[in-house]
Amino acid sequence: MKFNTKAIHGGQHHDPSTGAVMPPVYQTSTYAQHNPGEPNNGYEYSRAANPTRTALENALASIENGTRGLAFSSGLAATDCVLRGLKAGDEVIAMDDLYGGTYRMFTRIYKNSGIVFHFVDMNDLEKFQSLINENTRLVWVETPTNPLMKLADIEAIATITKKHPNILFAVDNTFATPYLQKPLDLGADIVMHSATKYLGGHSDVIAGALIVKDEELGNQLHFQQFATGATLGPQDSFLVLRGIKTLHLRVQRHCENGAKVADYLVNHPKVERVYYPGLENHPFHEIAKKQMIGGFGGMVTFTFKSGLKQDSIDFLKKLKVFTLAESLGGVESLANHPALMTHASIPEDKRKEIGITDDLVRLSVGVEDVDDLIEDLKQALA
Ligand code: P1T
Repeated sequence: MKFNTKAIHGGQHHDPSTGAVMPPVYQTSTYAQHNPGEPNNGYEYSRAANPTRTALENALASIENGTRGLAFSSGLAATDCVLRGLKAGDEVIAMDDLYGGTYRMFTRIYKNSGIVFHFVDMNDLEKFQSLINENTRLVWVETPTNPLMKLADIEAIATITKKHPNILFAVDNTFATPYLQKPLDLGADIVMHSATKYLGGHSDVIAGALIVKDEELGNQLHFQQFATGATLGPQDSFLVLRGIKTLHLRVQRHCENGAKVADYLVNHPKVERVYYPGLENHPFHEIAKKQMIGGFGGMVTFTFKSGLKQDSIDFLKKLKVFTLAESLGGVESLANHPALMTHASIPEDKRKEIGITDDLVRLSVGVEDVDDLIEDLKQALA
């Protein structure tokens, strides 16, 4: 099955009792049993499994070319599920540019439990390899990264991690979506999503996902999820599943609009630098062409020639079609100030070191008419 068909039908069955084309929202916590300890059709309690969540999890597995999907109450809950498999003394090598909340979890929750984190630019493969030792258990990569749109070569990293059977390689695929990039096919062990973003697609749900190919790893992660409990409820599972059915259409338009907005900003006299993997002068454009098939996404980040924080704030306050808000990946265009909003939890010196400057603005380019979006940017930059 091709991707566009999988987005609609992958892992889906009509409801066996009524033929309903969409799975009902099984708003139930528990399931009647005929004999004690012998659940009907595998369902006993909705923390373990719920049919609406199962439908979503099967869709997730299908679109990422995995065998097992797991749906969580948030993207961070999905990340947390992976980290819970580690113990004191274990080491993690992570990309040096990550969503602020992921960085906060690593450095303020798991570091306190004795897990050691190394943050590195994964494009420096020699440096990355030099950090691997007998305690390394996990490699965590976002690509493209939030908010600097850095890329990491998934295949090259997987070639290295596969030489170490104790290391799991996880890719946060939130920005690219499986429409553009399939980390499991490129050798990653785990794909993670903030399904709040493009998978849900309508800014109406907080959700997370993990997808794997390996059955045993899927069982281990499901055990962690079941034993700790951050599962996605049936109503929210339904919303994400509905979102996935138009993922291919939406991401196509996000890519078209994102590319046009990036081109507009590149030529604007007040703009210093535009971070968009589709631009030929983007430092990781070649990797983007290799592993993001079909487009470069709808996320565009830029800075001001003046370098002034005030200029970025004035710009954000003048926007009319773009909404000043956290989050991304919905049909509507959003604008965000990473240093003051989504990445404020990263210490200032660390932010500066990796390039999240005070004049940096991140746009989630939606699927409105691109002429209106550009007109809005024009008036806000004027
Ligand atoms: O918000 P939540 O669903 O828990 O997902 C966390 C998360 C994980 N990974 C990436 C790449 C993300 O962008 C996020 C959430 N990001 C935002 C809310 C934001 O505005 O960047």
